[in-house]
Amino acid sequence: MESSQILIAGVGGIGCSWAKGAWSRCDSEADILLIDADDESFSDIERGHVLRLGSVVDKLGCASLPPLAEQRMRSVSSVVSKLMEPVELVILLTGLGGGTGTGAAHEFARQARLSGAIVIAVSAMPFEVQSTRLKIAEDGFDRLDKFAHVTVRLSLERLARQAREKGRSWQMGAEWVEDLVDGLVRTLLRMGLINLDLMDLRAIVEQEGNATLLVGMGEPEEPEKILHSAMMAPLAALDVSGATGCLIQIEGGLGMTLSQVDSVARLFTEALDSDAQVILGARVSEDLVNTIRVVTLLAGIKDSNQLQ
Ligand SMILES: Nc1nc2c(ncn2[C@@H]2O[C@H](COP(=O)(O)OP(=O)(O)OP(=O)(O)O)[C@@H](O)[C@H]2O)c(=O)[nH]1
Ligand SMILES: [Mg+2]
Repeated sequence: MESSQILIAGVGGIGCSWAKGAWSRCDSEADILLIDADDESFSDIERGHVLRLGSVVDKLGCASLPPLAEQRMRSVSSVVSKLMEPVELVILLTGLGGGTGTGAAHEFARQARLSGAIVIAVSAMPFEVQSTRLKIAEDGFDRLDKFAHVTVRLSLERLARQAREKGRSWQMGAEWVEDLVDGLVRTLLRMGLINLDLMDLRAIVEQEGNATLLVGMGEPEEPEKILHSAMMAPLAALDVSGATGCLIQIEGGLGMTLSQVDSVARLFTEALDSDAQVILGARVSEDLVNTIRVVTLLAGIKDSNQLQ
């Protein structure tokens, strides 16, 4: 795959800020598109694509009005279809519950899919105390889920709790999103390198049922801890046992051995369906010292496995 074939797209305020963070880690491997009604989101970016959904009248976003954002997103569909020409995969990042992300993300996913791209969406759900926003977000999630091949549900609640435990502000959760996007981009580029067909990825994301992404890190000698850290992700809880498709990327430092790769892969795929389709990738990264990072995309998870 070439860099112009993978697009990291941020929709709305949080989505754009996460997209910029993630892209800064892999800007030669992917392209970026920022979509927002609020010009603030574009202030600190020098390259990349920008889609402005605002108007002169209301400079500040879509004021919690998803239908307005949706309508504006629809009006730029010809620009989107041009931009999508080289794109094979979209990694869409958004925060639901406000106006722009909730209204525009699913419409953008629809347009991207129409142009033939695979769409993997990561969407943050609002804090539970924000009940009105939560309701808006749930509707937005259902719509987004209809068009995206994979829709990962990220909980701001969990993100905030974990950040607090580390003594950081909740926005620091972006680091988790960055790891995830960076890992995914590298996995897919690698798929291109070893000439695995993109159809393999399609076969996995198009499996019936839910899908999710996990990212875990730890020392090579302790694969159980790596799995545990992946399971602690700020995702809405989902029981992944019985998943029927899995793409797993294992990245480690110069000293990583094949048997370490094997034991991590074995552990991560143990709970899957016995006939599950598994695509495994492994690579060495000089910046990882005595650390293994695992990024997993699991699909074909049954609906009844939603724990919350
Ligand atoms: N508590 C808290 N929640 C936030 C904050 N920023 C964003 N959120 C949550 O994230 C969701 C999406 O926020 P944004 O990405 O800023 O919204 P947007 O898509 O730009 O929507 P509009 O600005 O209304 O057009 C909101 O519903 C909030 O639940 C924040 O600073 N504090
Ligand atoms: Mg906004």
